[in-house]
Amino acid sequence: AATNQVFVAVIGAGGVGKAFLSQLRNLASHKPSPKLKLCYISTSRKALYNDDYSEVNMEGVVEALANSSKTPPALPQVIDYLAAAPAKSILVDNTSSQDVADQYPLALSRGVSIVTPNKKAFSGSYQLWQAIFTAAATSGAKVYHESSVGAGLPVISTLKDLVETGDKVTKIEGVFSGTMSFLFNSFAPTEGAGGKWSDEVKKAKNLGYTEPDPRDDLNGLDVARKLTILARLAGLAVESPTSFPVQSLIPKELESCRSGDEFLDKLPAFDQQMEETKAAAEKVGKVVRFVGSIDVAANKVKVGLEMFDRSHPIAALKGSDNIISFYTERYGSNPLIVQGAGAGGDVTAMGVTADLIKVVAQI
Ligand code: NHO
Repeated sequence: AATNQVFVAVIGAGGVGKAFLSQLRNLASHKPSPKLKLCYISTSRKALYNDDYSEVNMEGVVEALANSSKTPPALPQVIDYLAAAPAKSILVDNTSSQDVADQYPLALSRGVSIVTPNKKAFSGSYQLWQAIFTAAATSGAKVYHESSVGAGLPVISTLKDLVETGDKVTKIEGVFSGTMSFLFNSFAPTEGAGGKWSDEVKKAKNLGYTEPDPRDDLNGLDVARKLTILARLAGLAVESPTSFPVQSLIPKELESCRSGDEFLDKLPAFDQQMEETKAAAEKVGKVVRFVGSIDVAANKVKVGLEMFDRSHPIAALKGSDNIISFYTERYGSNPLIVQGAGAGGDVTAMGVTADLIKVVAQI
């Protein structure tokens, strides 16, 4: 077997996938050894690969994929193909698919490493979480998912370093959603009046921060998933992202809307609810923000609206930035803080590519 090469398979070529492919092309051209060979790429409808593992050209790969006549094989077949490759292989999952996430234990047990921004595997059932890390520990294959929290920001690697070096993490809190950050920074700014809630939601969607259906951000589940991942890494056996209190910002009356567009059309009629929340905070000289927190000692996780002094770092965030504070024994009363862009294709892909580099160095 040739040891001076590593095979890379990519599932998903959307906003993050496309940005990742361009970073991979750049990396491969600067990294002669081991040689990174793209051997498989697919979306939900198309696939591109060669049975003899000869390289898929990274130049123009997105167009070539769109024109391919091959449909994606079933995932266990893709895993068979990678496990039988003439060198080590890494599967990069750039989808948000639960079906793909469910296959990680199989891939890892067959020696195929995983790199992904997909939150589903790590924030779903605790049983899947255990199956993934047991499979990796047994086979020696690696699994990295930095971009599943805070896009490319070093959130997961920082938490792992704290835990593995024997620090005691007592609390993690912050703003974990690029969409929620943007919404509250512009709806309830520390200076000036701010826009109408429904207008800001539309803006966030047009800027590409929200999920295709903005309700997936507004219901708090995206943040709940990220907190589930961090809580588990901090040692809490959180059962699922719905096993702790999560505040939804979707008005009751709009929960049954059939589409994201219908929801956006009807949202202006409910602006008064958010105005009242904002006014209540202003009355006591504060602003309202959507935050998450993990109290490790008390084994408590929660997600929802809270009020902050205008001078608080959480109140003073800009744009779609995330901020994550780690309170630990070593850091005392001044937390270790990670802050910066927490959404968008390029920064999310950066976390994926950096993970790939780490895996390549270890396999
Ligand atoms: P897209 O653009 O929908 O692309 C998905 C691709 O996967 C498509 O090519 C589709 O064909 C393919 N696909 C889906 N199911 C498949 C299947 N079963 N088999 C094969 N292919 C399949 O999604 P994105 O935006 O590129 O996202 C990709 C992944 O990155 C998702 O898991 C997403 O959650 C994750 N991610 C994205 C972002 C972001 O900014 N776009 C972030 C983190 C992780 O930090 C970011 C974040 O949390 C954003 C969040 N909305 C916020 O904070 O406001």
